[in-house]
Amino acid sequence: MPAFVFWETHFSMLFQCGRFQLDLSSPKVMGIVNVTPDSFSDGGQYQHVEVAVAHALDLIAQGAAVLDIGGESTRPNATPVPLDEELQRVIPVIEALVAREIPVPISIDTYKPAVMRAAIAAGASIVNDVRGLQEEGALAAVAQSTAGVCIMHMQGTPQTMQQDPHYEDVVAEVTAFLRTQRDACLAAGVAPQRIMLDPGFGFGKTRAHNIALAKALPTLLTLGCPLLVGLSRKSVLGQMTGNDVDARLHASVAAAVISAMQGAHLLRVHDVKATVEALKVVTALK
Ligand code: 7PJ
Repeated sequence: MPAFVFWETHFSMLFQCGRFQLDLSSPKVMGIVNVTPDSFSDGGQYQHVEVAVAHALDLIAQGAAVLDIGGESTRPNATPVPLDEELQRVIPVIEALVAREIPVPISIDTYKPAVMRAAIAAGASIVNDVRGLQEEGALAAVAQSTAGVCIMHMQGTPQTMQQDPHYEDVVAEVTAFLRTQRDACLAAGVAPQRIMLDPGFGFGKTRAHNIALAKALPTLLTLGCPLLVGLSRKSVLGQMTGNDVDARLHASVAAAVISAMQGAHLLRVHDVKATVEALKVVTALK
């Protein structure tokens, strides 16, 4: 396996998601829109909708090809959010963005089938599931729609995942999980063009596990699906640089660039403008 696969995996990659076709023949950016209490000030009841919509529109202007909307933090030790609250957070934001006829697909970051269904009904085009469709009813929610899906690997739950992550062979185990869940999708009737995979950086992984997976993107590509990589501002970058979360821009851009050079198709990031510009250079120098 060469150190860098570069671009041969990128030709004519069209990801089907609802009414959108995402051209992944060059790497694209998924902009993160967190709709969680700590990501907006608590003014009026619907202020969070306005704040999130404004942020989403800004990310589109910065070049995001997809928006990823999440109402439940999955950071280590985050407390779970009840279903009703998650729905109240994300659905009005999706409805407002769909009403504006934004030109990019909306992804819903959730593992709850009820949120998937409501988000798709409201106009979301991608289900981004950090539990990889393991929840009862999640696979059916996706299969009974035309949405695209991102299957992510996580060991444990956000409450416990960073306590003592353990693998015999992290690359083999993550690959096997993604293959199993991909095959379950295919068996349920989800077209292969609708499936994207993600090793789940930081989700039940030590620094060494994250590094092993980052170096193994060419191996994960052998599953034949586009790859989503989420390293933006993550603690593994803090471990490498010594920087706090608000000072990880350069590390995040470096991680996005090297991931794209190894074949990642979609980079899930907070800093859209910087990442889009960096990826333009990667694409130009392919
Ligand atoms: C990821 C995600 C990721 C996918 C989060 C954070 C934690 N979804 N949702 N991949 N991370 N597919 O952004 O720090 O890596 S939330």
